[in-house]
Amino acid sequence: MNPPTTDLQDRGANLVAPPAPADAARKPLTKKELAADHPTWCPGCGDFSVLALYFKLLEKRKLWHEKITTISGIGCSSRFPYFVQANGVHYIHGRALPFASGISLSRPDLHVFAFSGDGDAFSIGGNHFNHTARKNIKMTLVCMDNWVYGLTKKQTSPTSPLGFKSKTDTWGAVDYPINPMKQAIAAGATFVARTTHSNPNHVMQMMEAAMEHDGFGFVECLSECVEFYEGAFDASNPRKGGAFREIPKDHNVTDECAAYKLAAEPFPGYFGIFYQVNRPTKNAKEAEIQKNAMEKLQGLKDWQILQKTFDRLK
Ligand SMILES: Cc1ncc(C[n+]2csc(CCOP(=O)(O)OP(=O)(O)O)c2C)c(N)n1
Ligand code: SF4
Ligand SMILES: [Mg+2]
Repeated sequence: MNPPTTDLQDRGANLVAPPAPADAARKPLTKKELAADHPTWCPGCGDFSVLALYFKLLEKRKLWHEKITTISGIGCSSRFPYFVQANGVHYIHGRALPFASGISLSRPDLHVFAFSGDGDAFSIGGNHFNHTARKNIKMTLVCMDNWVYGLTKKQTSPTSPLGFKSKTDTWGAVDYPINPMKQAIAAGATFVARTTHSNPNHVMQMMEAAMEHDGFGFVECLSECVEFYEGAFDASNPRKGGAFREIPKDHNVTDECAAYKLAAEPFPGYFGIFYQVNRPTKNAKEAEIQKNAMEKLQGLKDWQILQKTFDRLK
């Protein structure tokens, strides 16, 4: 049998896709070109504003169809990629992050966006959340937190407040809720921010800042479920008599303890960037390992590399 003709160097070169050609003549996509199917969310659902702002962000950052990557799990919020006319995957409940991690690590020319619900991110996907955060895999995760399982029609979620009456807690929730900001900081996320669907400019600011961050950027976006938890976030909405408090200007975003303290404020708490630090990404570390390995194998054909591996195993 003839040995394979492609050598590892060729394959190595393919691992790092070339950057998209800077085509100044290409116009940013419009909302019309980005919008796919008609969103099937209930009228008034907070998720609409997150989608509209995602379109705005893609338009502003001049991302074209072939560079847009929208990944989700399962849930009302996770229907997100269906409504974006570009590459995207509506994956398994709680598994958006491992899928997104694979894309992020193998396609450094893309910026991966993952969208999840509170159940998707912190219940069934809680483990993946912690590990993606600590590994600092480059991507942006926006959790559309409505404090309930929407798609499956009102069960208690990990962020539901104590006393919330649902189909799984008819007498009121008894389990202490997860605080997404604390959870993200403790897990080792390097960008942690909080916003709310009722403040579109702020949502846009937070999504863009997360996208610019070189690492795992996490944004919790309060997103009201008008069907199963109406009025949940009124206390954070000035139009409903509530208060939208931005994080104080003098907050040091690199101070983990200060961030944790801000996150401990009772609802409606603060909005903005709680925590942001630079730490090497898994993407950068793996790229370095690959580069070093390739250097050692220069000039060898695939079959010779395979032979070396077999020789080592003898
Ligand atoms: C493996 C698996 N377990 C359970 C379900 C059922 N299920 C679908 S969505 C969902 C929860 C959705 O809640 P959340 O993630 O908060 O999203 P929302 O609908 O509120 O946006 C559950 C339990 C499923 N689809 N797959
Ligand atoms: S059930 Fe709730 S979360 Fe789902 S689409 Fe309707 S309002 Fe939105
Ligand atoms: Mg939910």
